[in-house]
Amino acid sequence: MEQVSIIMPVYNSEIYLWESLRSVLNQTYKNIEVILINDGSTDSTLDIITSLAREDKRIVNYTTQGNKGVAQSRLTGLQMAKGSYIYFLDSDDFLDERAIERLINAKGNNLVTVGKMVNATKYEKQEFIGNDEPKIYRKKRTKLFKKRSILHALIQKEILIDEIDKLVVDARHFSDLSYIARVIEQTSEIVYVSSSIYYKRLRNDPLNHPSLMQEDMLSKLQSYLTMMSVLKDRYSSKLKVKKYLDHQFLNYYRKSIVTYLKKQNQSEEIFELLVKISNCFEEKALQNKSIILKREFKPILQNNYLKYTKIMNAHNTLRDIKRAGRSKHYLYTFLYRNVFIKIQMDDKLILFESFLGKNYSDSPKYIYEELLNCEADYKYVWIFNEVGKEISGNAKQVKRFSLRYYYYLAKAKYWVSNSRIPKRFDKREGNIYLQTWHGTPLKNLVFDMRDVHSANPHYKRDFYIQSRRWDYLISPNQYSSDIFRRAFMFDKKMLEIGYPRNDVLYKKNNEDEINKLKRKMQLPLDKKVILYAPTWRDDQFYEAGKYKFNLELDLNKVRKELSEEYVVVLRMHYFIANQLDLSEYKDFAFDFSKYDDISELYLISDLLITDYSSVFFDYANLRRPILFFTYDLENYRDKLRGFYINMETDLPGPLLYNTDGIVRSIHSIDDISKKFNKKYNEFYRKFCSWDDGHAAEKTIKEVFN
Ligand code: C2G
Repeated sequence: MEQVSIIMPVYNSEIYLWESLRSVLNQTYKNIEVILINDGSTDSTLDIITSLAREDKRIVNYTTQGNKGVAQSRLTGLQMAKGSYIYFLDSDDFLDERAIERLINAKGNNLVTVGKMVNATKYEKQEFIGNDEPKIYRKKRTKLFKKRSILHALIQKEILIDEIDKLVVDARHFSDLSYIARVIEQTSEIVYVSSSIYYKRLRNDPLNHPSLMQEDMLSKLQSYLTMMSVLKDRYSSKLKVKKYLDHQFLNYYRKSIVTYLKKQNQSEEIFELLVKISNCFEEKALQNKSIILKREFKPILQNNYLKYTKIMNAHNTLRDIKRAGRSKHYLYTFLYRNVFIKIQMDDKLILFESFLGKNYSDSPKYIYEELLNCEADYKYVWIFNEVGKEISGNAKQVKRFSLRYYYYLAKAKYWVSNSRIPKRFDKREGNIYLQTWHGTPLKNLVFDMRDVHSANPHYKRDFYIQSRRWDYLISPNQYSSDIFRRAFMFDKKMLEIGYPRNDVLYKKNNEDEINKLKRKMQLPLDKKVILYAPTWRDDQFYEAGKYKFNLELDLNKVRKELSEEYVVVLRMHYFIANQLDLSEYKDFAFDFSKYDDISELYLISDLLITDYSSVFFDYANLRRPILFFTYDLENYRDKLRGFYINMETDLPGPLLYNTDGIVRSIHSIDDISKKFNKKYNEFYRKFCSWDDGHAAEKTIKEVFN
């Protein structure tokens, strides 16, 4: 049995290291040594390594003085390796348990055997199985390194050792290229086995914890230049390697640099680097490439920045037009960016959107109604998924994602929204964006979240881009202000005034108004109302934005025990896409998931059941009883989100884990209220004391004066 040395450079990897190492130590192929090069970590990485090394003698660990970079760490690992084969692993990634065994089985007499790299999000979905049948690559072996990565390959140690140049070791990025070049040079055939799976994790916070490849383009290009010049020189007589490097460079240029330059509005510094890199690049490589690429490279090779800028501008427009032809979505985005935001902005136009166009509700609704109320000199547009809603005033109703939506987003000086507006809507100069947000946070928000389990793995990056456009953010209490500043990385004006959406809880909390609402909702006046309003689960979805909800509340039991005195109003979160079938519970349970405004549901209810939804912070303004149906507390708190407050000690009502508990508590609701009286008061003081029924007026004074 040949020994395999798995080399892992580790730098501040406490979040991922357990999972990564567990996947290595559990390999079915046992003859491994795991060389961990702790590259000057400042978090608890070293403790994790030390404690695991105590338990498993296959771990060899080494700590560098200061942070030396991946290339140096890999080289140190190589020099320490005792195995005859090398396998590199990044400390945030992990392996299928048979990854190494399958490579060993497939390798035969070959020097290099390559497995498959799969995006880690696919691991949970178990979408990938692969094939045990080895495939031999000869002429096309460079294709196995299209992603510029030496990971997921089993390599005979002899061919790597002593090959690392000082310059390569100093380069922060792309040191993989030097190993790949060596592998291509030393082999005439490479084996590929797709069932040996390496799971690559996408770092979810490129702003605070970027992976190397998420670092800025300028430093990456500098590394690229260093690497290219060394390798070009070293392999000047090796045709296959040279071809691979040129091809890589063109691909990198096309896929990353062009996009970057477009966003940056060009950059002379990057251009200079491109000129330098192309000096070690064979013009021949352009032969079969597109006319666009050839035209862009001409001024690079001639070192003519002005000409390059001109050509790039023209090409970018061409690329946009070509893209616009692909779908309505691209066409409208093109029109937004190139036509609509060039039309004069309307300083008197305010655009409102609530919960991604789902309804007429929340703080945007109450700010709008207050503007109507004080007859402010503005025109209004409301964005809805379905237009033709009954709303106050005469705002234009515009369908979300229609051409008019793109037009009005460009035309309106003011945007008022309680959630996010898609990335593609660049903020135009003079635009004022009031972000009302939609709740006091219980569950960790954005940059306080450790892992992202939701459908969009780029959630943090996207959120960052979208929230840079906010000018004002409404905060309901000091606790939220502190969290918002940090978790949204928000540094503009915080309006610390309470929630406009809660004004109504002070203005209409009387029997007349409540009965009026109940009649409108066709609810019986002689029954008390239980409102059940749970939140969504990040890991239960059909696709991005469409989440599933399984009703764990046993309505049969609730009806049997409580229907004399109560009816139940069910209200699903706006992300939930599946419909509840309540046909069996006619006259007892009512689905109000599509009802516009949850504040009105608060008003008509006598008690609230929720879970981890922010609804309870608002509901507490009414000082009515709240029960927490937290049947999945551990999973939600410990795996999905993490909380800012201690659910076990700080809530104004009991945690309940099954329907029996709920029913029992409702039977003795007065006792529960008494028992929680003190906690309720404390809770109210901390979270509700800014709400006084006038938040909308205060917002208008600040933003639309
Ligand atoms: N909501 C609703 N119906 C539900 C749950 C929520 O109408 N069944 C509305 C409430 O206005 C609530 C808001 O959506 O305050 C946010 O819902 P949360 O369940 O708290 O979840 P989320 O949308 O993830 O927002 O800072 C708040 C957090 O961001 C939570």
